[in-house]
Amino acid sequence: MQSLTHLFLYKVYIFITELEVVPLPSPRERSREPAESPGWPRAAVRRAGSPGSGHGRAGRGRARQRRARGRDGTGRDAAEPGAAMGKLLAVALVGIAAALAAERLLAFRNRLNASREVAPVSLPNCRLIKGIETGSEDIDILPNGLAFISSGLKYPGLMSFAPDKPGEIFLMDLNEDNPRAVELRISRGFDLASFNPHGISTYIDRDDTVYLFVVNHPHQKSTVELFKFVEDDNSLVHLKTIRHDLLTSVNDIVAMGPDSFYATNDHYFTDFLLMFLEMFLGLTWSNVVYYSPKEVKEVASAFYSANGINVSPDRKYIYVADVLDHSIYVMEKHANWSLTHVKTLQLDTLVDNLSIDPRTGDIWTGCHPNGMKLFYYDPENLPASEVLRIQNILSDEPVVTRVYSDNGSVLQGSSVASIYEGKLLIGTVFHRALYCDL
Ligand SMILES: [Ca+2]
Ligand SMILES: [Ca+2]
Repeated sequence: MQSLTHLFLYKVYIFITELEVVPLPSPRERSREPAESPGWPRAAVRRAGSPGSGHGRAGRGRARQRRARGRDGTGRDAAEPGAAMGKLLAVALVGIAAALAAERLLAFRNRLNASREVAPVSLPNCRLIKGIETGSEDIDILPNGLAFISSGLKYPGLMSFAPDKPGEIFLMDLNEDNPRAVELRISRGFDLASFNPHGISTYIDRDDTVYLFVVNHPHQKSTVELFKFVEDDNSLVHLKTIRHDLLTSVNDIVAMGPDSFYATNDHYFTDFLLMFLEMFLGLTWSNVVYYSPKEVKEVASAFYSANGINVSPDRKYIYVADVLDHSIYVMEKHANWSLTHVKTLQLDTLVDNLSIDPRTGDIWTGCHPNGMKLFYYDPENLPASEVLRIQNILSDEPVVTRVYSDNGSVLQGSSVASIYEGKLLIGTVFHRALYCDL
C-alpha cells in the first residue's frame, strides 16, 4: 500500500509540476503586438503540451516570451493582482484535483479488492509440478488429456522470477499417474529469444490437426503466434505471426477456427504509465476483438480490463472475465461473429482465465482474491490463490463454489484452473503450478 501511495503522490506531483500558467493576451495585445505593458488581465491553466497549449517545448518558449512582455523595464510585475488571481485559481484547481484523486484512489483500491484476505480451502493429494518455477499463466487441455501450459510471462508491473529468460510452452499428459511437464520444442524461423507467452487456446481441425494459438508479447508488443502441434515429436511448428492495429494489449484468446479467434485487450493503452493511469482512473476502455484473415472488428467494449475468454461447449456463448470488475460476462455469439450481452455474474475476486468443463459446461477460473498483493509483490505478504467453479451460469441461480484457496504459502497468484478426469491443474502468473485430486 505504501508503494502505491508513493507512486500516486509522484503522479500528482508530476501532474502539478507540468501545469503551466499561460496568460491570455489582452485585447490590446491581440490588436497590436508588441504591447508595452499589457498586464495579465486573465489567466488560463492548461496542461503543458496539450492541444491548444502551443505544442510542448515551442509553446513553453512562447509562454516565456509573453511573460517577458508582461514585465516593465524594472523587471517588476506590472499587474500583481492578476498574478495573485492566477495563483489562487491554480491552488483551487490543485485542491479539486487532490479531492478527485483521493476518490479515485479509494475506487482503485476497491477494484483491486485491496482489503480481502482468504480463508484456506484445501484439496487432497496436491503436488507442485516439477520444472515449472516461473509461471503457468494459461492452461488448455485437449479432450485426450494433453495439457498445454504457457510459462515465463513478463508483464509490465508484475513480478517475474526469471526476467531475462525467454518463455516456454510445456506439455503434460494427464493420463499418466505422475505426469511430468515437458518443454515443447519450437521450430526455427521464430524469434525464441523474445518469446513472452501469455493466454493460449487450442483448436482441433476436421482432419484432427491440433493448432495452438499463443498470445505473445515480444518487446512489450502484442502478437498472436499460430503453431501446429506435432505430438510424435513433442514440438510446435510455427505457422504465422498475427499482428493487427486492433490487437494492441492482448491478454487471452479463444480459437474459433484454424486461423480465427476472439481476443481480449486488457487495456486501451500499451505504455506502462498510461496503463496504470487507465486502471487508476477506472476507465472502461478495454474490449474484445474478433479476428479472421478476412475481417477484424471490435465485438464488445466498455470493460475495465477484459482478461480470460472462452466458449461454451455448444459454442453459442462467449464468456469474458473482467478482472477489475470481479465479474464474468456472458455474451451470445451470432452468425456474423458479433456478440450481444446476455448477463453478468458478479463475484468477489479478480477473475483471470476461464476454462470450461466440456462435459458439464461448468466454468473453472483461477482468481486473485487481492489484486493489491499481486501488483505490489511483497515476499512478506504474498499474493493468494483462489479457484472457483461456476455451475449453470445461464440459469437464474448459478452456483459458485470455492474449490481451492491458499494464502500464497503454497501457490502464489493463481490465474487459471482446468480439470481433466477428476484432477485439477492450477496455473499462476509468475509462480508454480499445482496438480490436485478433486
Ligand atoms: Ca485461454
Ligand atoms: Ca489472463
